Amino acid sequence: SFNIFGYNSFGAIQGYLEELAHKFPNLVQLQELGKSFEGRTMKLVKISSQPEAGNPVIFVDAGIHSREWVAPAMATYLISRLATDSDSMQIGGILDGVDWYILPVVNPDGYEYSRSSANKRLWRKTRSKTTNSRCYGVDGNRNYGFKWAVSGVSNDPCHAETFAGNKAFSEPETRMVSSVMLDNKQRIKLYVSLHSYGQYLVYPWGYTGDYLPKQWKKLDNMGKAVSVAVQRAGGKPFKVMSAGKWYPAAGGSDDFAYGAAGIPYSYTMELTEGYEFTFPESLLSKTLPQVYEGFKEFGKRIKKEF
Ligand code: 0X9
Ligand code: ZN
Repeated sequence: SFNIFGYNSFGAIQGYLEELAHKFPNLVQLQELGKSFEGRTMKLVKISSQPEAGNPVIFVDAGIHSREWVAPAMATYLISRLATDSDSMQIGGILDGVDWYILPVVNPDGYEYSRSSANKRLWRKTRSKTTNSRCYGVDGNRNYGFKWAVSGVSNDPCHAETFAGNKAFSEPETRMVSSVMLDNKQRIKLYVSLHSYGQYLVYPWGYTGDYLPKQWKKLDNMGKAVSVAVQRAGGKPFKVMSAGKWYPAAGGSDDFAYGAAGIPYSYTMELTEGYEFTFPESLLSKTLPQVYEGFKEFGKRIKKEF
């Protein structure tokens, strides 16, 4: 059974999304993207009150790292609020003017694996298996094809959490996310990838701490405004900086969105408040609404600028 303030199975999340699409057919659409390595069907949630208007799109994904359960929980909560607030006209305009594309569980195989027993709880990678290794899984956030493997990665599939894969985009899951970006690159103005570790809101570059993008000040300003909005709602502020200044790691989805797809605003948002990878379920009802205020701020700013 599904609980919006709980950690749900992949199946329960999918069931909830189907229900929303059924309840709000003019607002919520599901687009099938393909199948994960183990064959789970990935569905992109599109929320739009003006589907013909060609509005700017905000693309949010979550759960590339399977153990970071708070990320799919936040993405699912975001979907639920956007759908229901819009229905009750409480949204304050962010749905007329902006479309939201949300993929709440990028790595469903790893997610289910990490839910399967206590000693699997901290599984991070996908669950793929390649012919030239007896070990499982690739770090999806090292697998994107922009500056692939130039920093912060491992080539050891067996003993490392940050194995980048045998080649860029070896994983069906990262290929699907990149297709969403490339197929919609004219319209997507903001990409946010949800993770869990250390309360950061970071922007490109992630592959290096030596340079910043030319437009870094815009990225920094929007990030700080979002942090303030979350803080105003009683939440913990984010540390806002470039990902590479935190620690350099290449092949992340944020760098690909910005550097390869040309999406002008791109972030990795780490939700954790000090609990690192295992955010307590009991705090979701407090934290998710606070972070939602940050997403409203993103929405307002994207609507205003584009
Ligand atoms: O290392 C990561 O993939 C992210 N942190 S986590 O603890 N959730 O694993 C940070 C990624 C930041 N972006 C890039 N380095 N490109
Ligand atoms: Zn992560």
